[in-house]
Amino acid sequence: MSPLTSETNIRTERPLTQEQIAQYHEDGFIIVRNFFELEEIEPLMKACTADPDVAGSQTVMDYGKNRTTKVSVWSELGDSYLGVLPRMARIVDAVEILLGEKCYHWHSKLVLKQPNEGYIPWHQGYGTWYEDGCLFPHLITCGIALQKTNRENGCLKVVKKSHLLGRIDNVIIGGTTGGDPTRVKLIVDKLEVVYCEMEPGDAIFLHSNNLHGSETNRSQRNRSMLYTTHNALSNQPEIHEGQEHHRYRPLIKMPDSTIKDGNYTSIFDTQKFLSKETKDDPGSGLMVRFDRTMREATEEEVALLE
Ligand SMILES: O=C(O)CCC(=O)C(=O)O
Repeated sequence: MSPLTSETNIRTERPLTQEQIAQYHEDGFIIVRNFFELEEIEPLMKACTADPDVAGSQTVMDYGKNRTTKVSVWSELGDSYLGVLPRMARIVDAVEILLGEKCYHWHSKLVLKQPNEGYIPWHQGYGTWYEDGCLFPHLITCGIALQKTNRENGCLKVVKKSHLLGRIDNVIIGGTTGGDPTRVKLIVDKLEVVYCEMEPGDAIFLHSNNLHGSETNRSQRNRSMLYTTHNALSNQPEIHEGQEHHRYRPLIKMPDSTIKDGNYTSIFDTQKFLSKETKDDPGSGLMVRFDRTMREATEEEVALLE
């Protein structure tokens, strides 16, 4: 068995190409078109349309000035659709070849943007994962478009080669955090910003130091993305208190055909989500962290990026 793969005989039938791997290391991200088929995405979209509150799991991230984004987060992987997808071979094998080592599931998120919602300031995943106790930025996020996404409905935007910058300080923006806007402005003026327009089923793999964000959905169409993040086995958080949801759990890999075979119990009815975070009850404090000692972004700084 290759030392780079999880201990299972299950292997993806859709491995990344050498060109894709090289491009990821050069740019800090790659978009893989048709990584999932429509047939695989549809059951999730049907459930989200029937229950846009995602079983009451959504945390509202408030960035001030009427800019909010709703997100559902989970880390336990059971037999629901949301529990099997992050274990599918095509994702796990891609992450492990990009990381160069075995991985385990960190957490996953569903971001459903309705019209006039969905602003997320520029930030790096590692901005908060550093604070969670990961010593290295050895985490990778796979973002899957569940609906057509373009500039009009607030597609993900990324800064090419920003994974080479190192970690940028976070500051408090509204009820949560984002990259220091003064620093971010210098970066986005110098490096290339890529708007990741994607069709349903397209996926993006992001380095954890990649600087990314997204703008408010200015269309009348919804925009939905699923993000699943895996951490390198050697990079388990060194801070344990409050990090139970990020501890190592064995990753039981599943075949590429899992969703097509209907090998899941429900879409999200049987999924355990991390508790909804509010100012009064921050739960695991994953998205909304009010206890920080970091400084607050000034009005002028926030305006820099508008
Ligand atoms: O879905 C988006 O627009 C951005 C999501 C994002 O940046 C994140 O979840 O870290």
